[in-house]
Amino acid sequence: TEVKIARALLSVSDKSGLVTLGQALARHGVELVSTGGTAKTLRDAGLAVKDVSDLTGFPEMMDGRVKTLHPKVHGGLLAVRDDPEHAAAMAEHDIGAIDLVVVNLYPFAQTVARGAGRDEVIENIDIGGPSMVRSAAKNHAYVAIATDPADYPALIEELDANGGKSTLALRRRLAAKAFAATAAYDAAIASWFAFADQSEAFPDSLSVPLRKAAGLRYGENPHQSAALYLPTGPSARGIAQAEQVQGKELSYNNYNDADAALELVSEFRDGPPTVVIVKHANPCGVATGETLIEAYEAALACDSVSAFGGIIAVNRPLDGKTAEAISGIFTEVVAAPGADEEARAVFARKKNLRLLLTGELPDPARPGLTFKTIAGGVLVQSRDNGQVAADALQVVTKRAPTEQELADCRFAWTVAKHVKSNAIVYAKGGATAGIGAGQMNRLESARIAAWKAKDAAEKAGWDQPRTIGSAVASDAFFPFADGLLAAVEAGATAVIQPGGSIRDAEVIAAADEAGLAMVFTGMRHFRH
Ligand code: 93A
Repeated sequence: TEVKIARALLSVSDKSGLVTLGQALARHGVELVSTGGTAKTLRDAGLAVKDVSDLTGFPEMMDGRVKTLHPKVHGGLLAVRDDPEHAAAMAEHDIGAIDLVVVNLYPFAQTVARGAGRDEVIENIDIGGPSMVRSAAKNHAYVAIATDPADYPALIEELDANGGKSTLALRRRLAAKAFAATAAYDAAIASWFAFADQSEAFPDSLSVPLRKAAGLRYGENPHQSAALYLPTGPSARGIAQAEQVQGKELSYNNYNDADAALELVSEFRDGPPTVVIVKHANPCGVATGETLIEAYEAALACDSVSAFGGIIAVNRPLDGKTAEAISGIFTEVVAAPGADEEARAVFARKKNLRLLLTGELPDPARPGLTFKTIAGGVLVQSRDNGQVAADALQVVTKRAPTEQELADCRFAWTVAKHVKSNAIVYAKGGATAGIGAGQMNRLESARIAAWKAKDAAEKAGWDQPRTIGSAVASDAFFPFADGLLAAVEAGATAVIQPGGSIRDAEVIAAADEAGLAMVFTGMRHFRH
């Protein structure tokens, strides 16, 4: 059960500890065979190394995609040494036994983590490495496999203590570790496809490895149990990765609402200071401003009643003044890219307030999948990362929107994307004026939004609601003119909507009649 190590194959991406190991092997008279970069590191340290291409008789090719995938390698790894037929095959094909494999893999997870593009991520899926690892691990009766530099010292120790031989006990332990490593490696790749890549291919079978990250006190309601699961492998950044720096444990509803808030504020990641206030997964106030506190006050003014117990997300590091303003009413959660000392000190006085720091906001245009369970199944779709470019907007009315109207249209449209359907959003001057969400018909959403704007004006003591002179966005087309007329009644002067109804002509005529400017996006943003 002890095997004298005569030949070792080394091929590592992480070169730490490599030279020390190489020297130890050389000391025991082991022949070293290696791939490009690994061979170079060993040679630079003065060690004699044979290139794997000399062993195989093939050059490393296709940008290194094919370097060790060869029978001279895998035959040498997989042969059952005391099986006469295997021995005959080795002799016939001039295959030499390999007694030790030292391999660690292309840094797939690290490549994803540093935000590399799709092609680079794919290139970092190691194929030859895991093949060698699995061949060696399968044949651990003869072959030792080291996949982790942390195991080199134990290996060296054993060779030193044992006259250059490996023991079955060590080979077994290392084989188990090797299969765990390749399993985790493949799980990370599968997870990337599921969570980080726009997997429009939708594979025939989908297994998404998840780990329980937190037990939650209860679900949407106290009689429901709940937990948070995260992908075991790399995933896109989002609310699930945020760092909680203070406050009570997040509840199921907190996660859901904070996700809605962060996803919406991320749309403004390159924009001016922006604040989003969410209640029950819908925004109840969104505004931009010169400063964060200005944006917060404008967002709050949209619906200060609903904002009570709200979830807030901002697109700038929090400052003390804004934190002070937010602390003025009961707030459940605040999510921000960062928070300065002052802001932290302000929140520290609100023991229950949950402060989440997200770092750089996620890219709203990133690909990905969303999952929704239905009884007995799961609906999977690519996430709604659709964005309408300014030059894709089509003016359909006699009057074109003014610059200000167009800016308000685009702002309202972005907010409407994050409001449950049917969504109607009035906006003026970079702030929502009224939001109608989740109604079963569009007319009602338009009326509710206008009514809420009136209510807000009364509460704030304004002489008129901010829907006067506003732009209105509708997440899907107006099927009839009535919804649009409700917006006219509320004082909107510009409309943004997908278009595409069989009654578009009727709706456009009603807009022209009222002197509105209307643009079509050609894209719908249902959200249910
Ligand atoms: O591109 S591969 O999938 N094809 C191969 O044939 C192959 N052989 C070894 N990747 C392959 N490797 C990997 O190269 C190893 O797993 C290791 O991570 C890396 C070492 O390359 P180098 O020695 O050139 O630095």
